[in-house]
Amino acid sequence: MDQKANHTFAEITSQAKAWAEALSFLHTTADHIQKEWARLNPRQVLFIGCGSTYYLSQSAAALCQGTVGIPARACPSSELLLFIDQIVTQPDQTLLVAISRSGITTETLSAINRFRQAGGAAVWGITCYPKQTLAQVADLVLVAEAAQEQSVAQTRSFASMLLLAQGLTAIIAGKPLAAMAGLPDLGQELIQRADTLVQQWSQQSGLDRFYFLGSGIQYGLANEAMLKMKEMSLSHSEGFHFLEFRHGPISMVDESTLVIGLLSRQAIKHEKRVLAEVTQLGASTLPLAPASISNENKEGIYLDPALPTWCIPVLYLPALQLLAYYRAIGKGLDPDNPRHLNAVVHLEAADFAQD
Ligand code: F1P
Repeated sequence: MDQKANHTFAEITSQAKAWAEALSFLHTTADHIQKEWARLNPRQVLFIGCGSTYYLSQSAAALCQGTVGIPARACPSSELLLFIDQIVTQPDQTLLVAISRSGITTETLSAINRFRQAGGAAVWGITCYPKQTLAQVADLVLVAEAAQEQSVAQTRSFASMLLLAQGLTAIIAGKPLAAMAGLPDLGQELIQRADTLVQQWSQQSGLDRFYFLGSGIQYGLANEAMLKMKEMSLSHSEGFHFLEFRHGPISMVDESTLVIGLLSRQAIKHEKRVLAEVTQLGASTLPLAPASISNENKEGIYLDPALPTWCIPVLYLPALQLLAYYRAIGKGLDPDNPRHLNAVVHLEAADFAQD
């Protein structure tokens, strides 16, 4: 398949512009967010989404708890919908942040209804579509309109909504949004820098399993990269916390394995050891690191060493998206239209209405 004849490539490589627009949106809404947060003063934050946006929720919750300092967790929309008693203890003290590219996924909208019926304090939304249902039903909404997509698999939409989540937590935590100003340029530069390297990896013959390792904020991103690899390229892929990989999954490692490590600043020493161990067992490794580890003579993708930690998450994404994309192209698949998957999962909402 021709690289240029699909939407996915254009969406991945144009994302820096969408990030810049998401940043502008954050600037226009920062005061409103601050006021609403102060008024609500929630005890905890719950992030929900489905598929990609659930994985985005995992990273957003880790980021929120780490930067704002109040309990935050993530769950799939369907879990809140079907098991609310096992997810939330004090809905009236809880801010629900619902994330949905389309803004119309049935499970997410029905979970919002269930949360409201249970006396939930407030619902904020993160989406790409300002006129769709999520934006209408949320009490406050963050929109990445320029990140809308034709492709089924989320790429620039995911990154732009993650950027909104990063900005949201920064605003709440009183961190300066100005620290994010350089991200679009850095993203653009990373797309160019990573392109050849990930293309080479995607063409490596003999690889048939891909493990994405990430801890803390990076865990949700590792899961998203796993999903991209599955959706676009129909390849065996899994996401794990770094040190969890030793506790069983490592048995799967052989010469056909590529382990992609989303290294953190906080635990890089321990994470590098995991990569070294799997190399000994025959795996290839591809590190994505916030700082350079090039003195170890390793091939890898280095993000920006100068940025505050809360700014960095979005920078992991372009290379991971391109890896899945090029593998899809290499296998002759259409990355725009993953098998058995629609852009939106519609279910019968009435089935979920409370008895
Ligand atoms: C989420 C979703 C994902 C799926 C795919 C397409 O929709 O359906 O479940 O993995 O990436 O999008 P949304 O609620 O974010 O629009």
